[in-house]
Amino acid sequence: MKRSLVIGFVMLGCGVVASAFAQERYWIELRDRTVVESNDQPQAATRAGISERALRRRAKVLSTDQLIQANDRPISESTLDVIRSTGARVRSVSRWLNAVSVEASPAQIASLRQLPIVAQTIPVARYTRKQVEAVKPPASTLLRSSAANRFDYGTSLTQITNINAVELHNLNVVGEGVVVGMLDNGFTNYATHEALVEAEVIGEYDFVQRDENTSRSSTELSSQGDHGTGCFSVLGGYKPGKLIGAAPGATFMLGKTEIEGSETHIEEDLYVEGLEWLERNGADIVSTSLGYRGFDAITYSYPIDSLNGRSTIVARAASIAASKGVSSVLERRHRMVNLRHSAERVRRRTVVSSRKSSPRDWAFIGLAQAQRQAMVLRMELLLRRR
Ligand SMILES: [Ca+2]
Ligand SMILES: [Ca+2]
Repeated sequence: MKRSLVIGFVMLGCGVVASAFAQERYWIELRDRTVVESNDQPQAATRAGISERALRRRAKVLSTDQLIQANDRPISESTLDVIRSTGARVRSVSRWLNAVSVEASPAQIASLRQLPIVAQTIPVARYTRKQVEAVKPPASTLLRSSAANRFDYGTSLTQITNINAVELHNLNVVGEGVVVGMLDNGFTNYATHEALVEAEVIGEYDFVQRDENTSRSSTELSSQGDHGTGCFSVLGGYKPGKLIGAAPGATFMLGKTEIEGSETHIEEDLYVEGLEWLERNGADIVSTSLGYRGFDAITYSYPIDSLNGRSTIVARAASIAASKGVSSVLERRHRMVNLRHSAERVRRRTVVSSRKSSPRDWAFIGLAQAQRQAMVLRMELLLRRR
């Protein structure tokens, strides 16, 4: 699985080794777009597809004449056509970063650099990750449910107790009114799963296959969608006596951005696309159990100072999401941001990463990361109730 969605958009000077003739990956950064004037805000919102709910959330952090910004302007088809005319293959597009991810040959990149619309071309480094095995907790560590609580948690009582959410649930704080966006490797069969059939899902999109079904398809590995469904259950699960999630009353949006069986940079590109999609459709919180930090065979290793919350496209996108009022919740081990940056962001309630927990605390097989997210989600829910 993707315990490691790599944060890889490595900036210039990172020592990428490229074959002289192979198709290589680049981000094509475009020249600045014009600002959105205050009197053009409503029309610009419509053109950019920003939902009413997203506008209401943005209004919590932005002035009314700044709700739509230059980075909301979609990159036009005519711009993409110009890029394609060089022979480069467009892989994904980010309006926030004003950039297009392409596969291109050296000659095509040379042509792209000549285009007046292009500000710069940035090569992307490559590496693969190391598998991390899930650890099953000993049964003796699991707590037993009690009739004194609002919910009958079954064995999920341990994970909910660990994050101290039982008390919140007993106060009827269950995530109601909060839209939680999730980005993962898919959400196989969530609509019929006994623990998730009650969950309210208002949108799903498969950015890998470009369709609206985030379940595993017949062409994908058997594990595709497992991790996402598991994480979803930790947040939104509701099966009394078996599993109660941290936020069973929340509303969910599900994005599939992660590909099983390979760890390539297209996944972080898709992550950025997914984050933009969640934001403009009104998500309040985006929960992610993805990171890009482990490798099988290291062909490139990030210098620690590149994990500063500014250099990678995923971190940059999370910062833009924060500027629009979306809190990104992720597990710290994935190092989307480094610790110092995380601490700063926690204070600003923007990008939040969670504390480490011991494997013996795990109550749901292989879902420690999600458990930690749930802990932070609980904190977010508390803050939003104030
Ligand atoms: Ca699909
Ligand atoms: Ca992958």
